[in-house]
Amino acid sequence: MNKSDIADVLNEIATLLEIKGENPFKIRAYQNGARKLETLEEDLGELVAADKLKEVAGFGDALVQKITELYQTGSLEFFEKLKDSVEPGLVSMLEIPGLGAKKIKAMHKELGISSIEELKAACESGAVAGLKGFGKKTAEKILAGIENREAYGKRHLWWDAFAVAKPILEGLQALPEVVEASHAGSLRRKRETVGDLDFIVGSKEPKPIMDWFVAQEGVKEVTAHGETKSSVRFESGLQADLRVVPPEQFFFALHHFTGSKDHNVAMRQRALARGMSLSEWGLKPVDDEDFSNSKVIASEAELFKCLDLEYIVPELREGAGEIEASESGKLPELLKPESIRGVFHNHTTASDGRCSLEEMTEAAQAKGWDYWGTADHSKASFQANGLDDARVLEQIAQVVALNESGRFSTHVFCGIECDILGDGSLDLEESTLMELDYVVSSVHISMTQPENEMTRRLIKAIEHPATTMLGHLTGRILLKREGYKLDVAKVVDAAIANGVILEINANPRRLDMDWRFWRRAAEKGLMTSINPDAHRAEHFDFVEAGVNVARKGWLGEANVFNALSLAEVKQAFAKRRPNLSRLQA
Ligand code: DGT
Ligand code: CA
Ligand code: CA
Ligand code: ZN
Repeated sequence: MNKSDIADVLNEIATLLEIKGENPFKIRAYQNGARKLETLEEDLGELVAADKLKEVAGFGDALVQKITELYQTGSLEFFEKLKDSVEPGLVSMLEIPGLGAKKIKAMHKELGISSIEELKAACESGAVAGLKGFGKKTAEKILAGIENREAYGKRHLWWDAFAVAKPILEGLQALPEVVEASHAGSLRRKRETVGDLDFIVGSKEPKPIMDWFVAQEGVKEVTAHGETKSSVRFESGLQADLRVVPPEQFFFALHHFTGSKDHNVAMRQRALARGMSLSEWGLKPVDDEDFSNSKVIASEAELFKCLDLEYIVPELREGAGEIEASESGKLPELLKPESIRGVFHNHTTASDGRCSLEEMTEAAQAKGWDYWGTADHSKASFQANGLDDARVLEQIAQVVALNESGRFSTHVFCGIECDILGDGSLDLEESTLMELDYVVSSVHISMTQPENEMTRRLIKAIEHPATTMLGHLTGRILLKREGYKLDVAKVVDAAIANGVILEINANPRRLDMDWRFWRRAAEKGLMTSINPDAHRAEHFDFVEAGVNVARKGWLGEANVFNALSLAEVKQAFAKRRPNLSRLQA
């Protein structure tokens, strides 16, 4: 640990002691110690080695021992024990702006408050306002702090964040002072959720750009407003950072702030191995003092080229082998959005969708798709008005009639999202399921089974002769609900063995199966279908989020079922259902 890390620990010790109501002199000793350490001019390592902390810096015995332990081992037993002795709820209250150890201790002692939930209730009931030294204003401030903490602490769906970012990016690009502008960070890498928005601009005149940025519509709070960096917060709690750099630094800064951290570390090491130093300011010989002799580049691609690499798209910059692949010319040809020729897994008014068969078909045609498929719920999902066997047969007749009518150039496939029951059997008769073009089998009920039971259940559904694809593998709802426990590798192997497709559920809240599993699964032979799980026509747009997942998972067109032509899809379906004459060419 270095000086400032150790000083942080000393300050934390002081805070914990204060919450516990310890002797004020002892508390002050730690605070003073921290300050002294931060301003210490001598080299800490040398003082520790020569045992001169007391002599030169004037620390007391207790502090000398603790600083030495922290310096040498990176941890401190006393500190760990102290942390354990304080209720965690009290420590988390420290994160609320304007709330220090003194107030926390007073509220704990007088009102028995030991969690943020209890604090919130006590502020609302007036109990906090009634405490000596607190008052109504203080209680209101604490309450606002709790609400901010909830909103600010949370991450945001990429989909929602991108909707906020798009007009900002367009606004920046339209400013006359802007030479180059881009988004960066996790937003540009298309992670499923983002912590904040990052923007990078190249310009010689940062001031008007910064002024525009902090004055945008929707800004609730300006948390920084400088010449090189500004930060704002929107109503939703989402924060956005803008950095303006001189135009010649733009692509270095863009690469740096796009990340990921792991990718950057590997890139810097690669530069060092070539005697170069890479940073947000440039790429220069290690021995150079500054960046005045930095390489001059006009794109990120040129930066990669300087390090003997092929261009790596932001989606792949996760430090997961992309540099090795680039070095050996083995980067995948990633799926492109325009390769998608239709979608499966969509709901209509027959179950819980908002649009009719015709409306959905019209929308699919407007997208330029060659085909789309229905997949309404089955009867076990009664809250979603799921279809029983008789209604499925009726819907098939409607779809066939619509196709025969010639009203639309987009072909409609007829499928179902069939519930996988608790024991792994399917919710409808096999004879009914075989009348459909395809079946998406999904779990919506009994989601709390133990891992081995859930795994067995999914494998059984995969082995069912009628199953074409498996829907939303884990059932996760991002930022809300963890997926159910299952052995992903086993389920993936079963899907491959049975020729079953595993969907990428493209609903921005699901994005399931997760991109982290796809590279390996596809190498083993797994196919995916990018399925919007549309409950209304506009949801067809979710395909974009699904394409992001596929790209982050290193998938190319060959791994994606709905990149096939209409004839190829029919042919694939016909293999399972040789008796369905409508699938024959
Ligand atoms: P997020 O915002 O949590 O979803 O993730 P990112 O990747 O957007 O991270 P952010 O906003 O903290 O920083 C943007 C990029 O800046 C990050 O991907 C890598 C780069 N970066 C360079 N140095 C640092 C550093 O010291 N700390 C962090 N956090 N990022 C750094
Ligand atoms: Ca970010
Ligand atoms: Ca950031
Ligand atoms: Zn579903």
